[in-house]
Amino acid sequence: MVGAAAVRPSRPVAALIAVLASALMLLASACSGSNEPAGPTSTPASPANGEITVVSFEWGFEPEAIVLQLGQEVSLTLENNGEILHDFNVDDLEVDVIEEMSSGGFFGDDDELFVGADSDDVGLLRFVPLEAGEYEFYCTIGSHRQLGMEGRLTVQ
Ligand SMILES: [Cu+2]
Repeated sequence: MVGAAAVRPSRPVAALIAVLASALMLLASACSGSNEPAGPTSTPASPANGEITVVSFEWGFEPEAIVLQLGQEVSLTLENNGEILHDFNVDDLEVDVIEEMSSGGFFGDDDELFVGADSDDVGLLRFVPLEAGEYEFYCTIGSHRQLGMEGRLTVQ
């Protein structure tokens, strides 16, 4: 939308934009399942009984921040509510991958924190984080990360 502000839209166009904007906001609140605005200020999520679900969509993840405990096994389900393939990837975090079941026909290496999920499907990743620190998780496909598919992973 670069340059859109420089062009003064005619009244019907402005009205259409207003309708589209409110429709998008409705969609956004419907997707997050609450009226809480999504954003970096959202509360970090931690596994409950060792299990955590991360939802992917165009273009983002919910939750956007995850906190894990060092040395504790995590069962992460990537639930892809998007229209296209997405994945969940963390670079430079040492992990012990116990099990990885991606859908959509791709997969990570044994020591890689990676799981993929096809549209309307899930991927499962069981692993143990072996390093404390702050990391980023993101979708490796195309320009999805630039479009907003990234979040913060903390191991403490
Ligand atoms: Cu993606």
